[in-house]
Amino acid sequence: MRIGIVGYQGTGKSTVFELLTGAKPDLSKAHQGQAGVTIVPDDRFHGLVKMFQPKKETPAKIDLFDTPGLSRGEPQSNPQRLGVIRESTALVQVVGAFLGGDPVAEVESFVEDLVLADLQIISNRIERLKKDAAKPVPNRDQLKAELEALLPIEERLSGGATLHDMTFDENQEKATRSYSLLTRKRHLVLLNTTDSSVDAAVVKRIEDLGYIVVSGPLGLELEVAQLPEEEREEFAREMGLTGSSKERVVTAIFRLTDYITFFTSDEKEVHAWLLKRGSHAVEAAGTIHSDLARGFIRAEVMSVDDLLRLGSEKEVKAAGLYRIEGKDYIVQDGDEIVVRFSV
Ligand SMILES: Nc1nc2c(ncn2[C@@H]2O[C@H](COP(=O)(O)OP(=O)(O)O)[C@@H](O)[C@H]2O)c(=O)[nH]1
Ligand SMILES: [Mg+2]
Repeated sequence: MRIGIVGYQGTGKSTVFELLTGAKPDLSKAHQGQAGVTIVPDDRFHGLVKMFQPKKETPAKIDLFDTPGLSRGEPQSNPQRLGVIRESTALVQVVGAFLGGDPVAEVESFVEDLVLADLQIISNRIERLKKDAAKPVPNRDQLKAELEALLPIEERLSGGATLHDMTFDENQEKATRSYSLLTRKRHLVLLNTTDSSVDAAVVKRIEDLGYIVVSGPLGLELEVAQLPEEEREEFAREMGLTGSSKERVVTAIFRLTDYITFFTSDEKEVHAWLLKRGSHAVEAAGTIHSDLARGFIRAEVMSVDDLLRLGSEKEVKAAGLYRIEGKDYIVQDGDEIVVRFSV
């Protein structure tokens, strides 16, 4: 899972990247993009750490990828610049609201660039298919089926629309799998504002376009974070900064991913693990170690909320809330799991 930090040049992408990951943007990597990790905020994790006092703490992390950004001046270079974000699972578009332009127009324009990039890929393939299907080739039926699958997608894109609310059938999934179409990715808009105030009308207009919006004065918050500890509070007060956006932003990004968190806790280590929503217990086991999936016997499961509320595993058992689950159990967000296995 990798979240692409995307948008136009100068909107604060690298600033956001540094605030969220703590990693300084490396100028030598500016062209190909730069990877970093951010910790997913989770009160349950802190509760478990307090309870077990473990030797090691491993919170859940998500991978962020700072990208070079699109050019306003040379839009014709943008489809190529977008190549670097195709590998992203989801997109976080940073909008430079502090620059004083129209944030809504900036979102619309960026989405247009995404649509054009997807259209270019689909149209190129269609052109190729039309040529090949006209020849007496043995796989002609297959080519025609692919062509038929792609034509409605091209039509949608050439009308200027994204593919977010288009339902793909099996053939369309198959025909587009290798392209990682940008306008099918989950997309969050991050308004990088001047100060702690937000223009509710602007937020509403972007939400009406179909995007989740989070906002915060991220540039200012990075400045504060870089000050010596004792100067931070006063500077923040002078700048009218109320609170920090970091946790809110990372939580919103995490929600975008469709992953859940499960936990394994004892005195040695409290570990928060990410797992694709809807996964089975055996997949959770495999996330921890391949041996646990291979030799899976059963999972012993309780909810972290129950554990924290009742105070111990013993109490959870006494309350009848400790469960034995098989391979096919669908892991829930906030499960505390012990995998029993034999290899
Ligand atoms: N005033 C202000 N400046 C910012 C903010 N965020 C970024 N900047 C500045 O805008 C410039 C571009 O930021 P950068 O993060 O490199 O943008 P990128 O091209 O999207 O990676 C830098 O000089 C930043 O210091 C902000 O929230 N407020
Ligand atoms: Mg940058």
